[in-house]
Amino acid sequence: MNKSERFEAIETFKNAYIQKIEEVSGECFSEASLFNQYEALAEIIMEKNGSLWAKTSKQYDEIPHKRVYLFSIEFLIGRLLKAFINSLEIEDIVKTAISELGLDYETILNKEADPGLGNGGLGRLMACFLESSATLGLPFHGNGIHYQHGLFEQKIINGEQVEVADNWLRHGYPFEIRKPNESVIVKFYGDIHYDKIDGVLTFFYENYEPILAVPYDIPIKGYHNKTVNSLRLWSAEPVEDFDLPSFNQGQFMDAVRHKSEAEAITQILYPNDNKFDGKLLRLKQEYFFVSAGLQRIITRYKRYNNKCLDEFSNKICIHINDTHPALCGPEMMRILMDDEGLSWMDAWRITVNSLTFTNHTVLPEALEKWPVDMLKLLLPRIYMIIEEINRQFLDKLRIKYGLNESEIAALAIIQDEQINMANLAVVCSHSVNGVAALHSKILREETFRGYYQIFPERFNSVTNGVTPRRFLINSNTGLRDLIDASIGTEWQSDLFALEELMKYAEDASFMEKYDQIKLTNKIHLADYIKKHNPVTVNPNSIFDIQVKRIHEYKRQLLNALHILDLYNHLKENPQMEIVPHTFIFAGKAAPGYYFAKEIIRLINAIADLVNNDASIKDQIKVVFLANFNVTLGEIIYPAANISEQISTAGKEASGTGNMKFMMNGAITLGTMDGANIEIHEAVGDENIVTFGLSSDEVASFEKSGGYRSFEVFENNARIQKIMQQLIDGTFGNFSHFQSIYDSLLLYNDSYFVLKDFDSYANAQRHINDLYQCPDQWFRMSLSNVAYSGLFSSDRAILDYQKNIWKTL
Ligand code: GL9
Repeated sequence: MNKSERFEAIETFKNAYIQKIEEVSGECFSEASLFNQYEALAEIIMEKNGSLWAKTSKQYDEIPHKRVYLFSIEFLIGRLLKAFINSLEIEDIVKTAISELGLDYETILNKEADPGLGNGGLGRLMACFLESSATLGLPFHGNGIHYQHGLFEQKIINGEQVEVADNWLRHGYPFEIRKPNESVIVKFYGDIHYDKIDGVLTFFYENYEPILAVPYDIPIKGYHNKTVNSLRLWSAEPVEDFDLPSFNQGQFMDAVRHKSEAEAITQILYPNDNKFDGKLLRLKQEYFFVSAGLQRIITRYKRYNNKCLDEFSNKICIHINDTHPALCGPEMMRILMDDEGLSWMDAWRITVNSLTFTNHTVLPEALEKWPVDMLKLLLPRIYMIIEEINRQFLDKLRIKYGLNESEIAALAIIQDEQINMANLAVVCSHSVNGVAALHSKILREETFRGYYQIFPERFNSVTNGVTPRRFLINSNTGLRDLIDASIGTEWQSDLFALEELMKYAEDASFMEKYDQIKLTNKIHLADYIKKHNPVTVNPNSIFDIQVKRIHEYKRQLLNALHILDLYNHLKENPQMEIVPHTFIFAGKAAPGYYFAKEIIRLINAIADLVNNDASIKDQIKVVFLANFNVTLGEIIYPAANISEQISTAGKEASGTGNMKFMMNGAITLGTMDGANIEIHEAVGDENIVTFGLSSDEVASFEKSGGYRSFEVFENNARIQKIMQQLIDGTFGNFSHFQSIYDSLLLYNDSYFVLKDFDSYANAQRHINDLYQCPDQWFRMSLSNVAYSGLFSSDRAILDYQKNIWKTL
């Protein structure tokens, strides 16, 4: 675009924007509120998306390509406005126009709600996959739930987590389109009758409760291209708003009760991380979006394929993201047999050939197991089908594979009057994969060992990835511009091209610019901290950051106890000097997870102690930032020097925060767990700091009933001191941390916090030394950016295409 074209474009945008502001507000431009400014900008952008969206659908219909539908109970998409503007390549125009109108671009963008439709990594991964698919121009779409309330907002009051409901739709959401015409009915409860009609067993489903599923579509825009895909989220509504007979009989409350009961299904996201919560409402949610999504997909498919379903599995792939959508198997069987009249055999072939499944955790407490009675009552027809799938599968194990009864019992879908959803998903899919190399190995050798023996060809592995557009290009613009200026822009769509950056590893002027960008990002975060917490942090200190859900296995406790130990060191050695450190934490605890909430309280207690102790001369500061979400992550990742990835080895399936930090040049301080292992391999031993037990060591301790934490305690005076401090009144107002003390000593420290303590403290000291050699630190940091290509979700999508969805 030349100068006069640019001028022209800015003027045109200004006029359109002024007009739109007046249209949405009914006020003069100068009188309109900040929210009106946001609404108007969102609307202009949605108009641009809309026409590309329509064109994309048309193209997909004209040139058939296998479609993939990602079924997930969570999609953590983050804010969209900035991402849309950048992907449309109009940021410069929009920003300049807005500033020339005397308005503030960033402030306007900040009016957008951050839809919290996910808990963490699993939901965010799906959002990254959708973004990459659109950027690669592929017809892959999302299917999930339109939660009225997303994940709670976290406040910290007196050091404790307090949950506030997240009413993200309060002011409306400009990026969704309600499509009432595409609504479907989802049926719950009721009775099944069957009869032989013309010799064919036919099922009749009666007295069920119908719920209306209404789709809301959100555009997923590809970066710098014209592709717009869809994220379809289903909302539950009553089939009729009002029960007229009840009303006429004077039962006014009854007349509206069924409305709120229907709407309850999509009212709230369950706030659990890696934990199964067997509530009936959750089961309703799972079936609701599975049934609605599949019904629509099959209807649409028939419309474009002369009503014939033979080729369905060659043209459609339904991806089951963790076990929450595992009812896809039996629901697809139901639709194909009961609605479409296919035989069991044909329906089964199409079902298995269409479904693929990703497992996201090996923690036993996350395993979904639904009581048979609950399923029978809520979904009687689905239960019958599961029983039959199970029966046929066990027969096959007996006859075809010759397994004995105990081997068979381990692989059954129905076990102890419960439906094992992971087993159901494996049996109904033709591919099963883990999300990092170690995790996939554990699936093959432990979790799904028996299945791997009979179906080795079903097992795959795809290491997770994250989108560099959201987590580098749009959020670390300083680094983006430096990279563009140094190696061109090709890396934005091929992250492997970042390797070229290594030619600057010895370049002093590049290093100076690079370091300045990190400092600017740290100042930005320091400003945010100052606004939200009663502490001022030094941007020249090491920013050592752990942000993720609070969970015992993620071991925020190890980090916190080490800070306490470091503090003790400084107190005991007043002459000692360390590189100033700012330890930053953020993350939500599940509301019912008492121990995780105690960890938050402990971190804040340590922060209170350390930050207010003048005698340690600001050498350490501790910050817990409230309400971690995608938007806050975008400020945090670019500002990090150290990325804490310290889970007990074998427990973190992959982790994706590790990749976001790496891309922004943070050095991983981590255990050999999840994708940390692949990060280690990609950057080389000299550009990462690892510590702790290996997953094999952890597993072997676990097999022999754990290690003896008391022995570690007895032989380590420093550990004795910090343990004592948990219960001796050190934290004054925050009182005691007896449950933490007990879990580490009395209950044998299931997550090996004390066992790994020394190794972690040594790793921390090593990092401290490295940071004091600026040239070396720069090389380490740059290597992390340069070798992050493997961790782009573009690569992950290509792997899925090649090995799992077979769409290449
Ligand atoms: C998770 C794993 O714990 C992570 O290690 C993994 O990176 C992601 C994505 O594959 O999936 N599984 C899981 O249940 N959660 C994960 O983050 N939890 C949440 O999403 C809250």
